[in-house]
Amino acid sequence: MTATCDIPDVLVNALRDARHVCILTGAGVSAESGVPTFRDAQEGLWAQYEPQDLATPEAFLADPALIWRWYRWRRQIVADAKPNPGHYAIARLAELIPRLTLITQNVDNLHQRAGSTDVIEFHGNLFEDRCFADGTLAAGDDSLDVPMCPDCGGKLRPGVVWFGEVIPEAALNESCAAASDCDVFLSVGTSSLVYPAAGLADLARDNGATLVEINPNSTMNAADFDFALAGKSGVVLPELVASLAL
Ligand code: BV8
Repeated sequence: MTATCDIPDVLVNALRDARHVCILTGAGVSAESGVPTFRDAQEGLWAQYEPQDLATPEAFLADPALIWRWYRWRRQIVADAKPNPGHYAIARLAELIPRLTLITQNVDNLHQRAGSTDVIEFHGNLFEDRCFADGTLAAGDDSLDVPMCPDCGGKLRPGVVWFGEVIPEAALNESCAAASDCDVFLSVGTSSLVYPAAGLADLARDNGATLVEINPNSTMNAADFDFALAGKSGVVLPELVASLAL
């Protein structure tokens, strides 16, 4: 395992030779856009809460108005944010590699706003509203503390995957297929704590892929990666793209 911020030639060559590259991103990729990571301490009113305690169906049922206030606060932060050089580098990388699959744990739409297409949203999307009862996409009256489903009259919820909820079947299947098929697997800006997302790297390794972690702080799984590039994604990813384009 090589921990460095420079891009080793052997990694550049592996990317040049790759038929299929799979990238898994986490909240760290949006950090340089000013979006707090999932495990950053929250600010102000939300400082008293742990995100993983709020991002559950139980928390929603206990106090839907509180959970809607939290998500509306996050929607505003993300709406004011802009993609950063890391997001743009991933969009550019897709033009340099025969096949690139982008799987994101993020719900902030910033990859799409940077030009990435066919983004697999493993944990859903912050800006979608869904019927709590049956999960269908819906649009309610956003002036209400808790928007109501226009079809069944029940509560609407944000279109994200909460802890204890299954990953959308298509997203899970496509992600597992890509991780199992890729030649290089890049894990960028994630603490690798949340499953099944964190398990995708294992699938890639079991199928002979070269594993790369990009994170300023090495994670528990760093030893399992062939390369650990210690740096911010907004710095390392543009460097990686520049070395490929040479
Ligand atoms: C599931 C959407 C099957 C919501 C998110 C008990 C009961 C039920 C399930 C479980 C259980 N115990 C464990 C589980 C499984 C659970 C889980 O993994 N829990 C963890 C906490 C142990 N998983 C689930 O529940 C999943 N579903 O298992 O279904 C099932 C069903 C029923 C019963 C049993 C099993 C669903 C998980 C989805 C949760 N939803 N998000 C929302 O956003 O509100 S997850 C949330 O965490 C975000 O999506 C986030 O992306 C994700 C992962 O976190 P990270 O992205 O890694 O962010 P984090 O802050 O942790 O780390 C940031 C990293 O960036 C750091 O390493 C930092 O160093 C780095 N960084 C910082 N700056 C930079 C940087 N890197 C690069 N550049 C920088 N500039």
